[in-house]
Amino acid sequence: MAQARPAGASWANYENIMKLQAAHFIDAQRLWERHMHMAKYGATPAGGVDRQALSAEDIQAQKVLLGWGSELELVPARDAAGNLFLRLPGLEPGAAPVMTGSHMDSQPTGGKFDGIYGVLAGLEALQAIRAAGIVPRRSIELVAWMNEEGSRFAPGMMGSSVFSGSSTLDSILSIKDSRGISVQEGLEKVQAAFPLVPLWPLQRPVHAYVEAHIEQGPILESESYSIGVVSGIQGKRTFSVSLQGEEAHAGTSRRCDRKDALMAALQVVQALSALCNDDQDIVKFTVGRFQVKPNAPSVVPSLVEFSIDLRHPDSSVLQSLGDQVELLCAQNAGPCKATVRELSNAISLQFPQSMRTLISEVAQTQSISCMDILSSAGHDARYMHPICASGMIFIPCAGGISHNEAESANASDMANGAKVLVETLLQLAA
Ligand code: HGY
Ligand code: MN
Ligand code: MN
Repeated sequence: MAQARPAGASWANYENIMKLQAAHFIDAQRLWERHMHMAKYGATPAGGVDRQALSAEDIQAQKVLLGWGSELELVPARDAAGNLFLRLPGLEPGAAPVMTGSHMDSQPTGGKFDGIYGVLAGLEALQAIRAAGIVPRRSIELVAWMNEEGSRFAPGMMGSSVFSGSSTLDSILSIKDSRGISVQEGLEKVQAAFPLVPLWPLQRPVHAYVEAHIEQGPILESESYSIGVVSGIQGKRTFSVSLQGEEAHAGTSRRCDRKDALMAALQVVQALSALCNDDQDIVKFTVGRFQVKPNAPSVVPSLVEFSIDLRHPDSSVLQSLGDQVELLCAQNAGPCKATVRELSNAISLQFPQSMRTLISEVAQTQSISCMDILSSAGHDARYMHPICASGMIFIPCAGGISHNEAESANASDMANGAKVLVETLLQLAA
């Protein structure tokens, strides 16, 4: 509904005032309360969240999101990869939409804000657009990506990589969790939960994508900035390593005869850690999962399987370190057999300057302080970057703590992030 321009206001100034209308409808209390409500699904006794991809808790969270979306008359949809969409229709339904969102799945000892903040800030933005009575030219879609974390099904970012065509649907369906349940079986549970939500095709055209997320690091808080304009995402390679030995009696088998998979794994991890040890602490090398079989006190382990998460902002360093993993495993496996599988290999990326400039200008127009920042954490925006203009908006989190039940953020930072998000989306959808 167009309003007459007040006498005296210059058109540009008036347009800016009009455009800022949506940000005025961002409600910090509502945004906070929605986070606390979502945190019930997978709540852990220590105050964190364990909401695994395609789990009952994940499905409950999707049900709640669909409910909030229907109150706003957003059009719901899903795709074959388990992603969930809520669309605010634009004036030109045929135009490629602008997308915003993140993930609702969490790590086993996750917090109340990783991922879900990007989904709920996106919902808050759509609600503010509705409240301001603005109908954008392009539709704006909120997305909740399936399995960003990769903790139940590895690798992570499955939903966004399949949506964008970086990986195929077939390549994920047979991947199993630790209980032998496949992604396909998990997706069938979601299909059964939402039989009336229509399926939209994968690899649909998208005009632009903006993801809001907590920083998961200490910089914004320590430098006292409200917003991080994300310049890019550091590269990441993940591997699964197995050491195959032989079970033997802990009391009778001689060390010289043993094929002890655990001792071999310790040698291998030590060698990899030495390879990745740099004085500047830039290389990030993590062995997060370490499974021993048969895991019995009086049996020499016959099999050890462990994960490698390797990251570095310089793609050439990441490639050279990652390319040495297989040889190092073989050289340090002793009498055991080492098998190395690379699960993902993503180089560092830079978001387009145009997107970064837009986000900065929107923040400055609202007198919200912002700084450029590289993302050391991975995000679904990685897979949107090759198919459309993409960017990210960070907000501070307390002490930079994340992937930890103590993760926390504050309502005013969360609202500031949503205010910058909503105006950025409207500029992109104009
Ligand atoms: O691991 C990551 O960087 C992301 O938080 N899943
Ligand atoms: Mn995340
Ligand atoms: Mn995470």
